[in-house]
Amino acid sequence: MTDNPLNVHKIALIPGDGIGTEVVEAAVMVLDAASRRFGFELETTSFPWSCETYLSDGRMMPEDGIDTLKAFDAILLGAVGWPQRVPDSVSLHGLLLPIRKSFDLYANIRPHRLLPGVVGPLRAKAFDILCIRENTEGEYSGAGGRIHIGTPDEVAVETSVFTRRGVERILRFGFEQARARRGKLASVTKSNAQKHSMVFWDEVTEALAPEYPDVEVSRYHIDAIAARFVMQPKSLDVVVASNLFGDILTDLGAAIQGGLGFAPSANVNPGADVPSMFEPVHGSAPDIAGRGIANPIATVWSGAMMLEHLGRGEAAAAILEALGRVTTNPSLRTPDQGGSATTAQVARGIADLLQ
Ligand code: GGG
Repeated sequence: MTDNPLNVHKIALIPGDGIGTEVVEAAVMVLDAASRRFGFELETTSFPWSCETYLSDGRMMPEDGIDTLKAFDAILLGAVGWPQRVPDSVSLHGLLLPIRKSFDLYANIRPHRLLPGVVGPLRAKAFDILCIRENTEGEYSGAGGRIHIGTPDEVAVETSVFTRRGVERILRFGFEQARARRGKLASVTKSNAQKHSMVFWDEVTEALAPEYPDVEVSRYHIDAIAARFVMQPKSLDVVVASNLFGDILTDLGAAIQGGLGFAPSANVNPGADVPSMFEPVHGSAPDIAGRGIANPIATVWSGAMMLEHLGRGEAAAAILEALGRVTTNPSLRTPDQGGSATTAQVARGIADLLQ
């Protein structure tokens, strides 16, 4: 620990619901070990915002929740949702989506690759896909409404919103990522069926492509690329997709990397002075919540992405290295991987390797 305030990163923890509390606690154990080893401090403040808060206060987070988060360098979130008590549409639109939208965290970065020793369901083992999901508009804009509720004439309308600013910036982000990796960008739409928004997306892709002559662009329909994730995952490098398509595709990405317990994510607004948010792709898994058996690796990996984002690349690399050693150790597998280790045992195993 140091007195130098520049060596301190202020982290807001939002464990949320279900297994969110368990995996965030596990990730903090690992992040603390990394910070001790690499000589910086993580000053964490935990916020109990969740479906419990909704049931007691009528809100998922306080009215000034977003203002409170502004004071932090980054946010580590666990999971949101307790569908038995609070409708998912209420919990998601009351916590996770407002944070992404308020800080304009437009790029949701989701890497999909197999960690050492993890046996995914595919024959292909050496794929390395980086999904970039548009995170602030599209199908999750929340625009719409219902009329004649409960009557036979009921109508529900949910409008997807695609703006030139929004589409252009996420595609540019995808092009930049592709340029820094293997130079291939897959742009995902359903422009044969959705003739307004998705044709627009395709047009913006084509308009930007000449600015990135070093990037090979391919356009895929969502159904075709879903099949490609399974049949030819090695052919994919950076994949950029709308909010809904990216959400669905990255659960498939998680599946091919061994399960949702392995899929991390970062929500960022490059260049803006706002806290970025890091979270596992998985949800709150109420079926196993409270049993201490959730796989913490997705959240630990998300924590490593957070450290990388905060300029602690060495610490992030050390966590990933430790993750790879733990995933090759059969005695440190949680039940989703056929093992019997607890969440805390896996976290302790990773943290011990960082001593
Ligand atoms: N780990 C965050 C979480 O709870 N995700 C569940 C979920 O349904 N998220 C929707 C989304 O990412 O838009």
